[in-house]
Amino acid sequence: MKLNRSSTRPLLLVTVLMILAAMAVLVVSCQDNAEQAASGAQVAGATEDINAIAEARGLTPADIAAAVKTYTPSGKHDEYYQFASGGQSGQVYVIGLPSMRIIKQIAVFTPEPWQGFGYGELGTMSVLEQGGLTPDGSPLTWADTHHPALSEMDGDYDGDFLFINDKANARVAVIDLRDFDVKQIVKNPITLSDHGGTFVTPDTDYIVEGGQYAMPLGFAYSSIENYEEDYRGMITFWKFDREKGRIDTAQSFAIELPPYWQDLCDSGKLVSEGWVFCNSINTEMATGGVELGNPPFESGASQRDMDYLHVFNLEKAKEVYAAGNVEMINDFPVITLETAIAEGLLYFVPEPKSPHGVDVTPDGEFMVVAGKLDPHVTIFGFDKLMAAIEAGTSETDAFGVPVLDFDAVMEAQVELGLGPLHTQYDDKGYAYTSLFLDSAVARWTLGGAADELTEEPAWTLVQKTPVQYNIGHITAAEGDTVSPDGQWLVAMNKWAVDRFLPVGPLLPQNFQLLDISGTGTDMPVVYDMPLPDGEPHYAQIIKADKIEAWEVYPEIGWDPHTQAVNPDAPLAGEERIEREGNEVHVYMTAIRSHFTPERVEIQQGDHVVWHITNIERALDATHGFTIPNYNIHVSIEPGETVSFEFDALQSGVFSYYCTEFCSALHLEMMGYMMITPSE
Ligand code: RUQ
Ligand code: CUA
Repeated sequence: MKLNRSSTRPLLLVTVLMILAAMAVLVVSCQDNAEQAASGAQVAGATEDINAIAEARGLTPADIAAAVKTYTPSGKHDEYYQFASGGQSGQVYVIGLPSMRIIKQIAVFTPEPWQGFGYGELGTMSVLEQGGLTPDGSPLTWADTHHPALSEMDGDYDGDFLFINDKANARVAVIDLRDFDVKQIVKNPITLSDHGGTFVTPDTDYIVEGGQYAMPLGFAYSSIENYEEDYRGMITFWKFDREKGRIDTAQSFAIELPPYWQDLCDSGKLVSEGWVFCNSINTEMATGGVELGNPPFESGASQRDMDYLHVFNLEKAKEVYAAGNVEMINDFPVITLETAIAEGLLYFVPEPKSPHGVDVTPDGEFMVVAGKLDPHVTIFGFDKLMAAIEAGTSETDAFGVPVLDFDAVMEAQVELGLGPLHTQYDDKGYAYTSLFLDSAVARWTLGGAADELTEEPAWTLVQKTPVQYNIGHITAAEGDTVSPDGQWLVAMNKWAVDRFLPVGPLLPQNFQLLDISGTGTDMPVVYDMPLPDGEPHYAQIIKADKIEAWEVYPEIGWDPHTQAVNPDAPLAGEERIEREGNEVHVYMTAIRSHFTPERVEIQQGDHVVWHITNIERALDATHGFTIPNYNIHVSIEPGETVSFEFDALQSGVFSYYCTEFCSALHLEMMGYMMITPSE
């Protein structure tokens, strides 16, 4: 069919003008409505009688108070950012507090279609590839994110970077909080499983990644019958280069550990700065094999009354590493267990019954360990620990690691309830511990210097607020810093059960916001938020004004993966298509509402490298770009240049188009790629 162009063009123009005119009318009438509302004009059906509304909806005075504390009117920003791990989604969620509105999902270890993360864009593909390959050579794209850690300066969150681990593949990712974009993934070179990460040292010199399930270090095979001889745990200290915003793998090292399952870790702060603490489970060294008549893992690994809190002298470990007193495993420096013992880098302290979290208090004086199978939290004193190390011990574990005397190091035990897991802190001298089996958050008082802040006696349970249900981690505003804020605490509940409309057998997680600004028993739940994605583990909450996010990329042609202008960025007026043999380079720009060029003609079999710059400077003027059938999608934010490449294997006519509804003529923001058949 042949179209008569000369006659259709004016018609098209008239249609476009009519649409634009209609839209202008719409905008004006919207404004009219807004003005009416603002001037207090009665809108049909609405009432301002709060009591009548509350009665109609069955709300109690406590419900109304909760609503008033959390409701954040349109246009008003939240006070805090919460960065939550995305669990099995491999990503990170950014949530505003107190409104509990999800603001963003950051693609970290997993392709994310909207942001075009892992859909051809070269920068994102290279981040995914850095993160390791499957046995068949494709990037790993599944991850189990557990514990995000904000970068710190002097023990306070500084708002510059966020780190997070992937428990499933022992990886650590670095996110830059200027553009909320992942920049780097490092894969642990000696083991496959981590859990004690990520935790930062008080100036973010190191990012701690503790292991979990023991295995032969370096990925060798050894029969499980040789568990005690050949299987090992580890802790890795990743050196962070703040200037470059990257982990410096060449300055990083690990320490070999006995084949216990190291669990969560925390860094010392203030008085305990320079030390790192990790708890452990399965000091029984159970190896499973229920099918052979062995005890199953969960009971085999729970026989002993005590496991071991691992105490690391990081300052000394750095010296040992710097002196080259290491063994290379897969080209990665590892301080052997023997050296760690000989140099006094590692001590054990008995800790009760399958412990979970270890959380250092804001003043750095105490380490709080929750025993999953013990109704207490056990508090160890740092000064007592130092004294015990000073005094020395003749006790060792089976591998020769010195074991300090429990009673000499223990400061207090507080009985809280069933299944204590994780502890957070506030500004009033309280600690908060999640109780998994009780489905509650316990508030209790700290001793030491923090004792003066509360009216209640030290080391005492004050309140237990029920949560729904089976709480894992809790996170409090600035709760891991040397100066927590108090105010808000989020219970990260694993089960939602009856809290939301039914959605089939797979239910969301339930984040519950608790107002902890009061004292004593005043600690109500004020909001329920379903999280309809992977099951988060930990989260951190930072004061919003500490984050200085860019509004648009600083300069046109910006490459987010180098955080600098890309010298090859296509600029306005320089758009072109260059061919060298069968390699074709497309230099394209995007601005409302067109791509330049609008036609790209190539030949089947060409290798195509395509660059697009979004030359906009307006806030939120993002364009997307996709080529059908080639599984390519990129998001091009204002100022950004993206690149992708592909082999033009399939001939035909391909309409590429903008995928963000960027303007009234967004649908017209398209072009044709014509691939002429090679035969
Ligand atoms: S651990 S709650 Cu990584 Cu407690 Cu999940
Ligand atoms: Cu650009 Cu739609």
